[in-house]
Amino acid sequence: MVDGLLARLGVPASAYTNGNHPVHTPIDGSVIASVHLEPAAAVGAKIAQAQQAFEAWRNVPAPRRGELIRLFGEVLREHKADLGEVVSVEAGKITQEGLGEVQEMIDICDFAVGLSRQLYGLTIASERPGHHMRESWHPLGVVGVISAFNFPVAVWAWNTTLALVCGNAVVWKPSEKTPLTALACQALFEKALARFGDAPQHLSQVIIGDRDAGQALVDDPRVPLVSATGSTRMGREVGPRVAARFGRSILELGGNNAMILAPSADLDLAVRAVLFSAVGTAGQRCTTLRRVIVHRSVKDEVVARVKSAYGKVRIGDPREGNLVGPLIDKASFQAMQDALARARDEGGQVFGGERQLAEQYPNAYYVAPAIVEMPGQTEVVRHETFAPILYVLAYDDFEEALRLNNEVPQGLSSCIFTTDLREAERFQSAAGSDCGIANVNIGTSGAEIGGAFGGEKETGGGRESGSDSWKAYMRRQTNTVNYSRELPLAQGIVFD
Ligand code: UN1
Repeated sequence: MVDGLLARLGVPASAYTNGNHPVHTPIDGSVIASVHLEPAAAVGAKIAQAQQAFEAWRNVPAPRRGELIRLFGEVLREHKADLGEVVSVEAGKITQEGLGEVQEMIDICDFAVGLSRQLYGLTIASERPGHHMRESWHPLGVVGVISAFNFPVAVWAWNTTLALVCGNAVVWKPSEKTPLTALACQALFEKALARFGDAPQHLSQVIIGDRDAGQALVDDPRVPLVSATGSTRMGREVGPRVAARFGRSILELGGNNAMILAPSADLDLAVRAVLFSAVGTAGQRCTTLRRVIVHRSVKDEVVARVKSAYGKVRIGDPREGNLVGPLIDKASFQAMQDALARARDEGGQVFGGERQLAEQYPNAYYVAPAIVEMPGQTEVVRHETFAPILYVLAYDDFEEALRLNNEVPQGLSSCIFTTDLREAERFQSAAGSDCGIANVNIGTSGAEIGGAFGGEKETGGGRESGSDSWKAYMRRQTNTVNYSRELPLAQGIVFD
């Protein structure tokens, strides 16, 4: 299913045949390749190589480093269709979303190229005569990237393009569920390196390994920054381990994203936004819409319209023009069914959620997206289930809606549909949504790369991608220069 694609992308067949780790496609559950898992013991050697690469790369002027990323963006443009298809085959995304993910890589390349000429520091007024103060931004060293199956290529690119432009080297541990997309990215990056000519070897490497390999990366003191995307459970392990050795981390963990749907909302817009945000990627985005907090006066109409839209959604092979592809695996299907059972126990009324196409695909897990009307924000609603389940909660007054939005442990994305300016502004104010992303009249998912991406509370607090997220990949140095013939002390201290 992927051999021809991988060959065109430049991945040698030896990398995905005769290995010890089978790779399944969620499309029909079949084994499409087998990769070689590297032992945790191999990680140290890769980090040492990356360290050497960093020591050379940090001396290359940043705009020249940007040239490598410009070339990488060029290579990605040439291979967009093939890489997008590997994403579809390996992660089960529909064609449009597979391509969209590669587009996100291209966009962050463009962003990073511009950034390579804008790694600005401040000039600061010194309190001492004949003194000059400024801050410089320097690269950190080896950046470890741990990524999840659901954005198998874009999240790596967000991290790697910024890290490299900033002068770092990268070691990447992708999800065990999506090693082929990682091998493809590595091969494409190597094409860019060849065009660039004289970059140091081992500037960006991939580790195809299991949990132990990830842990070796997390624990290595030569890795000053670990950027990890995944579940809150994973973050609870990674965060403290990195902190224990005084490393830094960027954590992108679970979300439990809500839409407040106010009585003044444009319902056509809102229903379309619900559909894309809740059903897109089969509910497997960290920004997926998981809760609709809808005003009681429009609740029945909204639920009826969403149900009717859900009924028309085409489910099936993601490469064949359907809107919903498969869940990643059986465990994910089981977790969804468990959550629905729990929701029923907690008083929910479930619509949809059943397995689909089981006869045609006995080893793959397609589901009808589920809508669950809940009597309140019970335990199951507060928990992130990585599947297309949309909980519906009714509200009467706006303050209650805001409280419900914020009363979950996660804090990634949120939105409000309203035409009432006061509500919109209140939602985005300091006393409004407590999430890293708060949108008005746009769904919770599908964020652009230009903004900083990430969230609060159990989402981990990290920021990636746009705005000034690059600063997380650098160390700030404060520089004071005395160009006078005196030695005045700060704070007016006399020490003669
Ligand atoms: C993720 O699900 O890990 O906002 C990232 C979005 C995407 C990124 C999602 N741009 O849906």
